[in-house]
Amino acid sequence: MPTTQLPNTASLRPGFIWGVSTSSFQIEGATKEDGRGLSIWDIYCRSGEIKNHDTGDVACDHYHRYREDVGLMKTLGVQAYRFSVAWPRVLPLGLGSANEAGVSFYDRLIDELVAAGIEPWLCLYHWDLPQALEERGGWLNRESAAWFADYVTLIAARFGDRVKRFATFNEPSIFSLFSRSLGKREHSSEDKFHRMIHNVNLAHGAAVDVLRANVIGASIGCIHNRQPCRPSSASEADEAAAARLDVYWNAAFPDPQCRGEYPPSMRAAIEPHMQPGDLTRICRPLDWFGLNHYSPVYVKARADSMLGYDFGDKPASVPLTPIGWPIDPEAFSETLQAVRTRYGLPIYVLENGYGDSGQPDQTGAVIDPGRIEFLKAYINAMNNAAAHGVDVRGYFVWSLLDNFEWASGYSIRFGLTYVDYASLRRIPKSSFGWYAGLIRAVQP
Ligand code: GBH
Repeated sequence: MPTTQLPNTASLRPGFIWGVSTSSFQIEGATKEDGRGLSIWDIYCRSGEIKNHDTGDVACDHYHRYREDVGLMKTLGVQAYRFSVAWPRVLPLGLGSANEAGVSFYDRLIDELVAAGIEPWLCLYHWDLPQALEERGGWLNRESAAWFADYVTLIAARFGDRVKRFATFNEPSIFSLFSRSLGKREHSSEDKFHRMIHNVNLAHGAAVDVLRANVIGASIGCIHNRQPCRPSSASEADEAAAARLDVYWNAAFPDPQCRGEYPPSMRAAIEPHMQPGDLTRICRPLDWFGLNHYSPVYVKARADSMLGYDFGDKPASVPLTPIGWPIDPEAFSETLQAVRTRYGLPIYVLENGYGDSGQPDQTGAVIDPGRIEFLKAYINAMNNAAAHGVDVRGYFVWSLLDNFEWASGYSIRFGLTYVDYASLRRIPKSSFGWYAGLIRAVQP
């Protein structure tokens, strides 16, 4: 691979970490095995609202093929792997005593990673809430912070000897705004929406305290999906809608977590849920800011919807990925600078990637130049931000494997590795070879 095809990484710090990311429900499968409890996504998959009626029952069968998948990571040469633990696999009812068979799966995975010299980055919550807790009100119940703390106590005790990197939540703003589906908004009232935001923030703070108290040398953050919210027209109404969404999408979680205050425009709506001392419970010292970034989002006004917004048309001049997401590396660079200015923490980019529906050609190879171009442009943009003083310390591609893409089922593919869902065979795409070449080239 000629080096001209590689991005500029000259401004990245020594010790910069290259990695890949996945999440439990999207890859594991084995949803009915070894005593795993149901999650809200198992239930949602029965609703008929997932594309092609796909479910997570088999997914990539990572539960049985994790050794092969760690082997793929070794070939890539990544230094780190971000995954999530399925709460209902280790605590089938969300609370109570551990399911040893579930704990033992993560033990084996972590051991395999450590033996391969790959640092495990454990995300505590990537959307698969135990259904038993949903039936007690889920994140709308203020007790959820205590449930989460119990679960995190188990994680710290069982894995804290080998895992030091912990993320409390993946994209709290996304699962709060879209709840389970990522396809439609389900909150029946703005009051419930604000209650959920506050409870998730309380759970975050409680988890940080548990990890600090129980894991020696823990390095902790929360992962935020930050996308600039842009009006889809110059009308005042669209501008106001974009500004309103920006507060919820980009500030409702990191502001209280990292600055100890809610954005001013949210305070009145949070007030009914606030108890004395809550902001101190939420704002615990963090080691880094986890950033997921894909694109800016275009917003228009819609009076009859929660928060008065909807997704608007993207300007015709903006290039799009095959799944219609804007390609805008400048916006990535701006986002990194905005995070640095507002929160001042070291940043790890824990997701960035390109979705398509690419299939093998006649020779069986999966050739994906669009993904390579995308990653190259975004890594260049990150390098640019670093050149302007942004303290960015790592970059993780979403994703190691094609996987269950939530409401889109298996129709959308984000992997560096193609998964044939009939045979479960893995085929590294050309972007896989490219990323491996980049890591080899920049590694001393
Ligand atoms: C992440 O969320 C998730 O953490 C991960 O599980 C998921 O598989 C991955 O992204 C890929 O989807 O339609 O152009 O306005 C991403 C959250 C929110 C990012 C919506 C893209 C819309 C782009 N996404 N956003 S656009």
